[in-house]
Amino acid sequence: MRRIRLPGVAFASLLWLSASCVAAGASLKGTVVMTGPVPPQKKLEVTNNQYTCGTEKEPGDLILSARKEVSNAVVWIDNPPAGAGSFKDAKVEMDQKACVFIPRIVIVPAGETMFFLNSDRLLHNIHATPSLNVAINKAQPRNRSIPATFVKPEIVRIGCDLHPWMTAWVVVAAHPWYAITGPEGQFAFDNLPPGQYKLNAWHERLGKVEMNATVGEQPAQIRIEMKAR
Ligand SMILES: [Cu+2]
Repeated sequence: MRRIRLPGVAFASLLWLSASCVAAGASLKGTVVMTGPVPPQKKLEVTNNQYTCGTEKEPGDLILSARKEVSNAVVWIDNPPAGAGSFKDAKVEMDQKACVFIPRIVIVPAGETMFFLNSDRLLHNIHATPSLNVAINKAQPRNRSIPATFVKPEIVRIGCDLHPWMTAWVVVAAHPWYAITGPEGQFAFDNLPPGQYKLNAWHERLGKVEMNATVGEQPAQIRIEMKAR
């Protein structure tokens, strides 16, 4: 009989947890979805270093679920709540493995230092081409960690000049209210004070959209649509 009772106890404590979260501040959850026909996606040809890189690569610039939910979109609050939220105290790293940047997109607080890594047995380079920050163009031998600090908020493209199919993005965040969507297009801002918020969503292929969201005492759920193009 004990085995039957245990799930009940777990369920009750989950309910209690969610009730206390709402009291501390509501949440804004959402999904980014692409509308329109799925554009054709061509594999990228690998022209050199095939022993490490393989012969072709997934483009990686538009990753959709079966329901056209969009991975790797950035969602941020344009008018963040004053005094609320804090950055996660985690080291931000972007690796290069089998000639692909992993992860493809990272968030780093403006002014904080992040690190580029190279796990491959060959030379890569880090070529950051920002608009507002100082550009970076450095050779990167295997296992070397290259620190990088971007001071001004913007989304910076990263490439490798030796392997032109390699692309990644660094989101230099002005404040903690930035999120990258998961495999089902999902994002969440927890403990967000009630209010009217302006959301921005950006995706490397789909561009940028803006949307308003109202957060009350109860969790809010929104859907952000981005048109195929
Ligand atoms: Cu490379």
